[in-house]
Amino acid sequence: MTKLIVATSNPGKLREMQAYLSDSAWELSLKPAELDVDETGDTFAANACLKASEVAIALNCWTIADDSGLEVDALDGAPGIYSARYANSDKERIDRLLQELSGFPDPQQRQAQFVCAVAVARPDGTIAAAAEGICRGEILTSPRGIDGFGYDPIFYVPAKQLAFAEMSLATKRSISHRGIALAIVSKKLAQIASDGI
Ligand code: ITT
Repeated sequence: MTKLIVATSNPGKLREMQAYLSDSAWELSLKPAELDVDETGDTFAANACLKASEVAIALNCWTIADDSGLEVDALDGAPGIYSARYANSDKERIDRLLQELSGFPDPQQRQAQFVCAVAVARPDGTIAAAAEGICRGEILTSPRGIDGFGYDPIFYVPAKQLAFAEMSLATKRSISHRGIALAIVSKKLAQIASDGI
């Protein structure tokens, strides 16, 4: 089995990436905590490629990275690529977003989408696979559910009548931005493994 470094410092993302890639022909391994990459790109895709490439080169290993975030229609797509930098903790990020949307009580005014870009880099840093997934939903007026991470307690998916934080990992995977992006990338990873790396 060839090693695939998972380049994230976010435990919630890591849990999902491990679960979604667990049946792959790759041996997943977490990047060292001290290896951090500056997210200087101006799109999710650019930042995912940057994280995957830099970690791949530093460790001379195949690497997968995810850059993701929440785009709120009424805020012109904010916080977007700045979703992690919106405040200092998950609770503060949620509080800030609920505050920003306090003048928009109607669910129709609280439309939003999660976006996830995933990239896989070869040990030399070149990109071998990339994909993006989007999940539309609404921002709730108060948190619901105890599962998941990040903004999950305030992201409601009408088709499931559940917030992300109320869903099992399998249900979230079936509709989420990350589930969609990883479904595409894992096919490519299977192909790379079967071609002989
Ligand atoms: P790494 O860069 O180390 O992977 P990060 O948390 O800094 O971790 P991002 O820069 O991609 O990752 O920021 C993503 C932000 O969006 C962060 O605040 C997440 O909590 C949030 N987010 C992404 N996907 C999410 C999901 O499925 N559910 C809830 N919040 C999510």
